[in-house]
Amino acid sequence: MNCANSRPFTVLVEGNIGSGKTTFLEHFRQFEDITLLTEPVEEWRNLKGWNLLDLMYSDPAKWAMTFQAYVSLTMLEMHRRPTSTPVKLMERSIFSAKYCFVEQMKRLGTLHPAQFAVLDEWFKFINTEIPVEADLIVYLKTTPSIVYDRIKKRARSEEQCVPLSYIEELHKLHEDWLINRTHADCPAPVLVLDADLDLSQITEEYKKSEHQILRKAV
Ligand code: TTP
Ligand code: MG
Repeated sequence: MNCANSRPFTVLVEGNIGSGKTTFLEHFRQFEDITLLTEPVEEWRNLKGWNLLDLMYSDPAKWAMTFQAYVSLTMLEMHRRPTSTPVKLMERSIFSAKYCFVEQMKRLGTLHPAQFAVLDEWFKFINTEIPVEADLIVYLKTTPSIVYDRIKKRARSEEQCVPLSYIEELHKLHEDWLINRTHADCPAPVLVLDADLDLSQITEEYKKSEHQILRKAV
């Protein structure tokens, strides 16, 4: 049961690959009474020893469906995970998995229309039958060429083959969802931050969101 009084103020942190979602969450580690749910990507890299992220990038036509099915499950688990703190910050959500990545894979033809239809039905079922609540979305807005350089620099081995065009299309899908609102469904108000700034300046930008995020914690 979800009791309105006990539900934490839930913040979804969104933005392109390499936009600094994990860094943003780490910024909030200094505060008490916040649950940080970071890096589902580590689960995707090791499911019973299998690296699903690597399989997906190595042979997308074969593995995209499996990968996105597992992403949806791990996201749902994070959305539903009970927390004892009044504030909960999550890296990504079931929504960006669907509106950005699954959409991208459908457009590229990596997901067969029949596979897309199955994921779509799962998403609709979850969205209507299972409470997935959010109070705020922090959108770490970036320029594709900047995050592309960051991805190259951080050198997560699975991502080395990702072309700039993939990042550009993902950027458009984030913009369509969070700024242009092309889907009827945006689960919470959106706070946009400039995430192009480099590490020396980004703390000041992150601080702009503290008031909105922490007000429920004090
Ligand atoms: P992100 O979820 O964007 O996480 P990140 O850690 O790269 O972001 P940040 O630097 O801002 O902290 O992506 C992780 C990897 O998973 C990336 O290679 C894209 C991939 N991915 C999918 O292919 N499908 C999905 O549905 C999601 C959510 C990610
Ligand atoms: Mg991350």
